[in-house]
Amino acid sequence: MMLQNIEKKIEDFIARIEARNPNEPEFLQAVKEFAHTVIPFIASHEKYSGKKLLERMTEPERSIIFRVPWVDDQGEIRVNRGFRIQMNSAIGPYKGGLRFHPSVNLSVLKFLAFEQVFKNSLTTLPMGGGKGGSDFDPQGKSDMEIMRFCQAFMTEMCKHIGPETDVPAGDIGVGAREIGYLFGQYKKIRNEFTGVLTGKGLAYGGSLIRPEATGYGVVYFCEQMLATKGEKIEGKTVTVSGFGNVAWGVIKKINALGGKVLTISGPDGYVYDKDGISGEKIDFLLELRDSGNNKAEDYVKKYPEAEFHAGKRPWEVPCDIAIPSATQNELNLEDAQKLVANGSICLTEAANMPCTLEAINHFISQKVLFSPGKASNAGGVATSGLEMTQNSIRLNWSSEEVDQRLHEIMVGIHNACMEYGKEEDGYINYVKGANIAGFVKVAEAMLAQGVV
Ligand code: 2IT
Repeated sequence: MMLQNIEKKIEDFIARIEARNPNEPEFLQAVKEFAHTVIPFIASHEKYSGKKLLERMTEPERSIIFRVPWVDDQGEIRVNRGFRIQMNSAIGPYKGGLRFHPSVNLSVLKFLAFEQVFKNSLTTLPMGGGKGGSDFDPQGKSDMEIMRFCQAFMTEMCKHIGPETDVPAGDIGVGAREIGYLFGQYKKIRNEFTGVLTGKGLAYGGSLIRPEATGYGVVYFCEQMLATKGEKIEGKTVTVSGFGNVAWGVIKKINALGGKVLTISGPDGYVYDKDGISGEKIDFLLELRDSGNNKAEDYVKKYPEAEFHAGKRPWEVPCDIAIPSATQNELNLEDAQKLVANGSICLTEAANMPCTLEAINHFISQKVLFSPGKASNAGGVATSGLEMTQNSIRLNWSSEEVDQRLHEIMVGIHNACMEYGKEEDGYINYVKGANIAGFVKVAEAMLAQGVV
């Protein structure tokens, strides 16, 4: 009876969200994953019941959509769409990255902003959640085109952000170069030098370890998960997807801890390197990323002993640990079934929502160690939070200091997941743990601040 009631509550809630946000499949997917674990928790905790907390959390505080006109190298006028979703500011200024990719739309950014709220809460740092970006495609653009686009984007966005209001950072398609151009334009228009963006260069307020932080944090989290089974990374085989900033950090740290990385991937297919992606091959990933070509196949041109599998994903390669590090919905049920059948013991999400709901449910039903991105990839935004702290106190910490704090934060997130996610048979449901732990802090702050 009780259980049926809860199922009905979840169904009704999802139906309302669906009706209210038509044509937003990614946003709906993120909300569904959250609702299934958090609604039962709310129902059994009176202080959170009847306050419309989930209804409030799924409605952005503000969605800003704007025209971004710019001129390309041929003198043609181009028009892109810019967005900033200010999702929740209950625990701090909006914080979250900017994504420049042709797939960017309202649904994608709302899913990312929603995830960001709870991810940021899990870090324990005072950051609300937001996300933004544009459908602009950086592929094949010249450096000057990138600069002009970033300037045009910031000309509008600077009216809506600020170090105490909303602090953007990078995401897919937005790295150190773009952050530099965005920062320059903000400074020029507002005539103030502040920590309004994170992921800045070291010469103008950036933090050491920020480039590595997402990947390092993922691997620190993975280590904690393995430790619950008496396992460690040393000697394990790992499949990774993507070859961007996150994959690079993951691969560096896996190597440092004695693991062997077998794959990377791009939109064109995946690379299998039986000798392991290590040493100078890791540095080559940076070149590959900066080439603007976006082809994983270029790795095989440089290292011909590796194999390239066109149009395929790396999840068919047997491995102990899989770390999807590319983008949303890059690992489906069939991939999950292959990984489990091949004996994988751990899936650590490094990208945002790389696994479909069906894939997640398969890992959990098979009692495989599974961590959702909002827990395991929180090291990136956590280190952004540390960059904000350093900007505020006008000091720069050493790599060791930042790395140590990052490590402590990841261990803290793992503990929070255990606290709320441990099931009766001892299995740790990290999805449940991360969602509830992330929810509690935001809910407390919202309840304290009244209906605003
Ligand atoms: O998904 C993410 O957490 C990010 N892209 C980083 C956000 C940030 O503000 O550093």
